[in-house]
Amino acid sequence: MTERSEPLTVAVCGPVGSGKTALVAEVVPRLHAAGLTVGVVTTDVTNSEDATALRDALDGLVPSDLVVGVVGDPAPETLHSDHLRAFLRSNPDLDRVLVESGGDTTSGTAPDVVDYSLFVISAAEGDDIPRKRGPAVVGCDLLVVNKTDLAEHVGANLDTIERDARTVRDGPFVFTNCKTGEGVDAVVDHIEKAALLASST
Ligand SMILES: Nc1nc2c(ncn2[C@@H]2O[C@H](COP(=O)(O)OP(=O)(O)OP(=O)(O)O)[C@@H](O)[C@H]2O)c(=O)[nH]1
Ligand SMILES: [Mg+2]
Repeated sequence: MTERSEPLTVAVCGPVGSGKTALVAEVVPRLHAAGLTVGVVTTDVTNSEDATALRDALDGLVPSDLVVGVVGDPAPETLHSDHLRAFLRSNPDLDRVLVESGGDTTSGTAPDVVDYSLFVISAAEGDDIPRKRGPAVVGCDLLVVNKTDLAEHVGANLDTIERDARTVRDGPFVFTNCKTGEGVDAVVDHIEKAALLASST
């Protein structure tokens, strides 16, 4: 396969606490193990705590200067595009760049600078999120339903989530448990499929 010359950029969006940082911490080692170089950009209005946590989690896999926390820009829709563009300009040889950004189900979809968008929701927040047809739930490239281990504790039915996700989406969805890594390989497979597609166009 001919690898394309610029990094594939992957947005990791979703509501507060759904598990975006935990997912990035699980995905990056898998990409690294596949021989790919990875950068990470986290974005937050008030702090760069996620970048700090990811620098620790990815120590030895990703050089600390390739985990960047952008603070201060407002709307998740813009996904701090200027900062991301600058990061890409400075690191054009990376294979993948993951960009974590918050955003509720009405926003957080990928802007033009992002090639592939994940939207992470938590099964611990109930089983009616897909049914409500939030634009990002419907329109993201890959819906990630995380915290499957907690569903039973809040009375959330994973079959209901699966049925509704199938109904409201044309695209794929994956169930994950970022505490055990269950389902994360499937997320990586989808990212790599997108990379393959991007490299052939
Ligand atoms: N039980 C369980 N806990 C999880 C899972 N994924 C993440 N968590 C925990 O949920 C909490 C929030 O996870 P984060 O990854 O920080 O969530 P986030 O979406 O990045 O949160 P913000 O960046 O603040 O919006 C942390 O305590 C994680 O350890 C999971 O699959 N199962
Ligand atoms: Mg986070």
